[in-house]
Amino acid sequence: VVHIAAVNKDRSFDDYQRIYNTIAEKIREEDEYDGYIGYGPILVRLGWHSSGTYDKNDNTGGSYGGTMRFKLEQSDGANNGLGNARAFMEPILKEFPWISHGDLYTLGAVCAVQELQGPKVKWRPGRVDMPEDTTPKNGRLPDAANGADYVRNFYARLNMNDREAVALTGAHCLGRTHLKNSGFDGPWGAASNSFTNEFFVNLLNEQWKLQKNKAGNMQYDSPKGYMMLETDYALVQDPAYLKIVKEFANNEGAFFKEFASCFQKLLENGIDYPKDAPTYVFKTLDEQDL
Ligand code: DDH
Repeated sequence: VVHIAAVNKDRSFDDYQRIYNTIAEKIREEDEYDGYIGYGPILVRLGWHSSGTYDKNDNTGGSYGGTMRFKLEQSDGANNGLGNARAFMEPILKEFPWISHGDLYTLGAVCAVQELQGPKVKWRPGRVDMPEDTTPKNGRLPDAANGADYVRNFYARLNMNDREAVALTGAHCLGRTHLKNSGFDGPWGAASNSFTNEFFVNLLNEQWKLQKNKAGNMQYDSPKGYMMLETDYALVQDPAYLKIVKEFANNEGAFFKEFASCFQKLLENGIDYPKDAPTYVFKTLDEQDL
């Protein structure tokens, strides 16, 4: 399968920055969502889950076709709770009907990372809505009840190496797990609506205890009320991963740099960009004095 980015010559950087601003302002206004965490984290998760179905072996899945708009993909258990993020995007799609679902969902994730004080993530337009029969089968997103070998294999399918896998998981500085969505409970840290290296600091510094939660699933809990999934904790159990966790805990700049590049790669997996395709770096609302 080949997916070539369609460059829309009628649209310029300003058109996409306008969409960015509309999403950013809505995140700012609807700040009471999920106990005042706001919509940022779940928009990051929507962009990631739209992209995380990618399989490098046959180039299927990924963000290109916008198949997250179909019931089949939405009904994957791993996508429980993402209805809130899609509902958030509904009025944006009405206001800007010319943008594809894949472009909107990935742009929303980039916007959320940047507005929550994360790194600038380069973004390129050109995803095209594809028909329902191109929707990947359920089961391609990761299962948290696993260790390092599973994590390494999973990220290999997304064409990600150890350093990229660790950096991507650092997105768990944002938001929280919800019993009703995933059967896990609690946040990874305190600053659940700002993008930092806190996930790595907490992995190394908290006193973790593996226990069964109210839903009967195993998770690591700390006295401060933080949690880690088994796949998160695998990053300190595996020596190669641990080295990278230590680096990112000690050097937030190194984490930001790696995250910016592998998050762009994740969102673009499976897409061929023509040479004349533009690359955009959006301004935050702050930078525009908005
Ligand atoms: Fe994640 N994630 N994720 N995650 N994720 C959950 C929430 C959030 C796994 C499982 C879960 C990434 C990798 C993995 C975010 C971003 C990213 C939840 C809880 C589970 C479970 C959902 C709920 O109950 O509402 C597993 C397993 C992996 C893995 O690496 C193997 C990656 C790569 C990202 C990314 O964005 C790059 C974010 C943000 C959330 C918080 C959502 C929210 O509503 O808050």
